[in-house]
Amino acid sequence: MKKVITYGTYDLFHEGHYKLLERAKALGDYLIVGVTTEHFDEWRGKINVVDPIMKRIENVKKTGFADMIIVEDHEGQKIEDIQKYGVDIFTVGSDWVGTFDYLKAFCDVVYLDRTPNISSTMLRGSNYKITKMGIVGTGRIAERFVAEARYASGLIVTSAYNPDIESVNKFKKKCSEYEIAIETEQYDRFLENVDAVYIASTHETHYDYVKKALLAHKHVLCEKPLAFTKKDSEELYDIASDNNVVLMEAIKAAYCPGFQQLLNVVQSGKIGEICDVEACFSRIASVNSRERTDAKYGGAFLEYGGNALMPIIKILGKDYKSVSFDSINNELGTDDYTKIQIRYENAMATAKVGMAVKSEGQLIVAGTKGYVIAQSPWWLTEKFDVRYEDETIIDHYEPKFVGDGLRYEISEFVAKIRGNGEKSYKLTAGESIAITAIVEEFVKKKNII
Ligand code: C2G
Repeated sequence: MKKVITYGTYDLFHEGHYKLLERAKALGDYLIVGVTTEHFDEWRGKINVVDPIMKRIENVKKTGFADMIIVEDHEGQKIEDIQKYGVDIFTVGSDWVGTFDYLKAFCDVVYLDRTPNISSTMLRGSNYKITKMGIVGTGRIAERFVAEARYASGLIVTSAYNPDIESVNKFKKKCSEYEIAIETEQYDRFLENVDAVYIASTHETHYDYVKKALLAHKHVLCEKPLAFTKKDSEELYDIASDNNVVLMEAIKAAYCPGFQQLLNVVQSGKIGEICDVEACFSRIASVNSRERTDAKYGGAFLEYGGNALMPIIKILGKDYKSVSFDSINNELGTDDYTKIQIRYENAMATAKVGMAVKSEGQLIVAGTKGYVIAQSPWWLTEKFDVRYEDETIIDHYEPKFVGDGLRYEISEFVAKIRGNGEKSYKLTAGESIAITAIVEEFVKKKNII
């Protein structure tokens, strides 16, 4: 009996998939089809899959060509499967020509002609409207956003808004390869031509821009801090919900697959009861940067606080008992370095942020049975360990991470707009509001609002 194996995501099952499976089956007597898990697809950079795995498996089953369906969840599995099931032929579409030649050491490799003019990507585009995105603010993060948005399908950056002509000109030069319309005068006019906005302007402008956009029924992805007070933050989420649009705070680590895996490990009970979380985020900002020159809204906390507070709120929750701050301030009166202590009923946490002080950017979660350590830069979460009293035992994790992390946040935003991530757990409104409540304590102390 000749055994054939083939693999795929089979998202939004279409004619191309059907014809591939039909011809794969005809190559032998028994067809094994491997359907990828979402995790594996994320790992290989496919982050926009729409159908859940059960639906994708069901669709393959319905064709009647598969004698056996298996799940593909890790790199290197193809070799394992070929040996495990005694496979004679590996086959896949011609879009992969050459990629799987290494399997020739184990079985025959056949590339079948791909069906032209049909793909899941095309269907994703036609089933769902492509979101036209406008960027508010044209600084460093806006440039990175434009570059990363290319990797999240379903969204296209069409315009940018900034009344600061000098900044706009720099942005235009840096992003000259993209077709981005520029608006420097009227925010309302800019909003008219987009479906969603990414707010990447200076901190103190976030609330107004977000509110106006939400009231104009636009989806909003807003850089941190979303607002300066808990009340404002709550109001914004309420407006979003009343207007049936998405509001998401752009704390990118929350959306990274590695960080999600770290949370799963922490919550699995592997390290026992959680007693302490320590998170540090520091970057020596250039002397001319906004964070170092703005005497009112500059400083390490407002710039990076959200990043370091996010894992604490995610792991220990929103109901802390007290929060206190200690800063080293500069001559402008803004903080070069701030330590935040948070006390919970049965746990404690420390966040450290620096813009003119450099420290180790690690995340440590201490429990009664062991601890998790994500080495610097923990916010990209490319690797982490679980360690125990017995130092010879270390569980090492190396989740996949591509780009600079923004694409995961963007792809979550698109998923939410389409309704797939409606009940998202990655960073809930409640958690974002809890982070703003801590921001509020800080700004009140500094008397800047
Ligand atoms: N296919 C095709 N014609 C199309 C589209 C897809 O023949 N118009 C084929 C692909 O070449 C692949 C199969 O259908 O053999 C499934 O395609 P996808 O769901 O896009 O999966 P893919 O990302 O190609 O995964 O480990 C996974 C495999 O490497 C392939």
